[in-house]
Amino acid sequence: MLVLSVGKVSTNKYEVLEMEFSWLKKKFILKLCSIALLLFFNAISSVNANASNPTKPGPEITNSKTLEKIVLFQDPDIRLYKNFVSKEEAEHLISIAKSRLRHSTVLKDGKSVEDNYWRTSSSAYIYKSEDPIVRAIEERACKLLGCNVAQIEPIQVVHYTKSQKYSPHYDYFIGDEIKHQGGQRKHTFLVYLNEVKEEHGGMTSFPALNMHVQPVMGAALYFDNLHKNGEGHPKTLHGGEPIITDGVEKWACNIWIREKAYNRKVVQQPRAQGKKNEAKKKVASH
Ligand SMILES: O=C(O)CCC(=O)C(=O)O
Repeated sequence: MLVLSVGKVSTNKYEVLEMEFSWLKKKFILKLCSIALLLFFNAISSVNANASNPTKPGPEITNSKTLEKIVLFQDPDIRLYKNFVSKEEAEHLISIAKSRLRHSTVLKDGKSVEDNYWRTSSSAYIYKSEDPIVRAIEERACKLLGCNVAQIEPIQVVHYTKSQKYSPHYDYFIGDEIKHQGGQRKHTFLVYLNEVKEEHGGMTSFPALNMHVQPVMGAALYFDNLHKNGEGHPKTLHGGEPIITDGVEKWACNIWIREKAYNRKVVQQPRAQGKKNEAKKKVASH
């Protein structure tokens, strides 16, 4: 039985029912008002929260994986960027390169020549901005390194099988021969297109720094080839160690960045005739 505290006791049954009904009505209206107020204040506070905490930009994402920078050496500046390209992009570059592979060359007296002492791998060129995937990779490298796509040489894919290697060399030019085409090679960006496990060899070695980098798919090894005064940095001496296991391959690609715009077009060389060059004692770039 509902007990009404209205200060009067009613003896009439209908009066009591009417009072009970009007009390329930009031209670219902009060409840509705309090729900409406609650909703109103909730809405206001969520608007305020969004205004004082706008969406912050997250870390840079390349193809769904987060780019991770690891500083390997200060002088020369050497860094490793993990997840620079995705597996699909790496496979795309490999598939373009496969039909274009030729014996790799080194640069001697201004000419590209085969040399089975220094460099026994194969290479292939990708045309500048050849397709949207290539363009995206070029642009990504430039965004990261603060250069212009015009400064990039056509990407060079390199391929090693068992016992193939590239002996320690410099990427910057020692003579004056090539400098007029875009100036010196300022930066090297070597992108690993597959993984090579330690027990199979294939590391990039820096003998002057006693440092080795094991290829990890999608990672890019960056180094600054020049001192601040524009002179070549001799501690950037580096090479590709031989693969030591049958059936194991190494795929990578060089993105070289010049001081100025580089416009020279790639000319795909005909396949080599198998003539072996003699060992030479000069450290070469290519
Ligand atoms: O294969 C490597 O790890 C190094 C390649 C290299 O030095 C080059 O192609 O200039």
